[in-house]
Amino acid sequence: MSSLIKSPSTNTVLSTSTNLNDVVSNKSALNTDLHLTGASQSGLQENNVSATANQNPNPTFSDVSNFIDFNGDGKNDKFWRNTQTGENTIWLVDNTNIDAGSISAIGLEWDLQFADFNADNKTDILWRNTQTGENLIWLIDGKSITSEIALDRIDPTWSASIVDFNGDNSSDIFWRNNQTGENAVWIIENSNVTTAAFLETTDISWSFSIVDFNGDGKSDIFWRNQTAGENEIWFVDGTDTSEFSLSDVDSQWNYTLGDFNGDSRTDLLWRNETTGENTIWLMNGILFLSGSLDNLDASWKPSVGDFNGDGQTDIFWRNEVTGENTAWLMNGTEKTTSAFFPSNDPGWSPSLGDYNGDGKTDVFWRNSQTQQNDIWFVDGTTITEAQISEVSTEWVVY
Ligand SMILES: [Ca+2]
Ligand SMILES: [Ca+2]
Ligand SMILES: [Ca+2]
Ligand SMILES: [Ca+2]
Repeated sequence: MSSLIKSPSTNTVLSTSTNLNDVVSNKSALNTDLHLTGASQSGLQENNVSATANQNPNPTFSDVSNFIDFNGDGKNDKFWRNTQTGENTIWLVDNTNIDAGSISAIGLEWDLQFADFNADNKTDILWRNTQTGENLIWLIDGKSITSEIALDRIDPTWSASIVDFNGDNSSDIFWRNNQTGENAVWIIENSNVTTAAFLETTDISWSFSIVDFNGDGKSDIFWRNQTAGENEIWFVDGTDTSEFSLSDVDSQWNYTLGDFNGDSRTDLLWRNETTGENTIWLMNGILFLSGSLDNLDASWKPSVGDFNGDGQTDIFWRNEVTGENTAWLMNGTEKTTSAFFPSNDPGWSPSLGDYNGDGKTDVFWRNSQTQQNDIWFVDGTTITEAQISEVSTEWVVY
């Protein structure tokens, strides 16, 4: 039941440039000067890949651009940034043991995203200067920056998203111009931009998420026009896109991404922010199987993990008003179990990861008012709680 019918509207590509010194000029009216060229330096070291992949059977959870792992031991790590000074600290996490190390500071005008630019299964960082448009890669191994690589400057009207469009496990960058709606891609190999291309322009009323609806290991782009309720998917292969419309979903509904049946294809959890209704779309290309779940009122916010380690994404629900927590263990569109977790003060914010490497997602809690940190090690519906070091409130955690 393969579903990839070629769309008549398929097309792409302004130009691809494999010559690192080429500059492909944009034809747009604004002439945004998108220099699509390669890295200006590359001090890449030999890969010593001794990484132990995360035990979870689903590739989502071993994707180190999605779940931070600076030393590739299969245990998720934390990155701290001081919102006053621009200082940065890495925590290598192993159960309740924290191996902390500070790395270079970088000014507060720089935004960061996590990626893996050399396919060593260790998280790297893309820094983007929101004022100047400069771009910088930090290749990271453990608590060390092994290489700092300046990429070309791209006007700040463009935003960068981490993708893997050619499926080589090395991150690429999807560029979107927030004023013109133009889109472009940089294919990156070993921290060098090897190919650059413009994609079709999409009106700025459309927002997007990075997905993989057909499970080919190459990132796709799910587009949603929240106001109109329209949805579209671009299947991407390198710099080629195939574009399809999906069913409309009313503007009251927002979505969260997961893989609820564990087939390595991204699925959608739709949530009606007004009525509290929840519906899952299990995706298979452009086809989907839809199933409704119980209602939960609007004060509950979903996030995703895999609490029993079966490869099927589960839903972590936090009530941001009452501080109640629960998890739904999922099997496709069926909720198999509800876990009743303890409540905690609404001042605590969760971030999900696997901090002991057992393939089961845990919950890292940060209380930015009291500076406390806490980890819940989760095994299905059971929690073991551990307090860890406090960090003062001007630090934010990733
Ligand atoms: Ca780690
Ligand atoms: Ca799926
Ligand atoms: Ca699960
Ligand atoms: Ca775990």
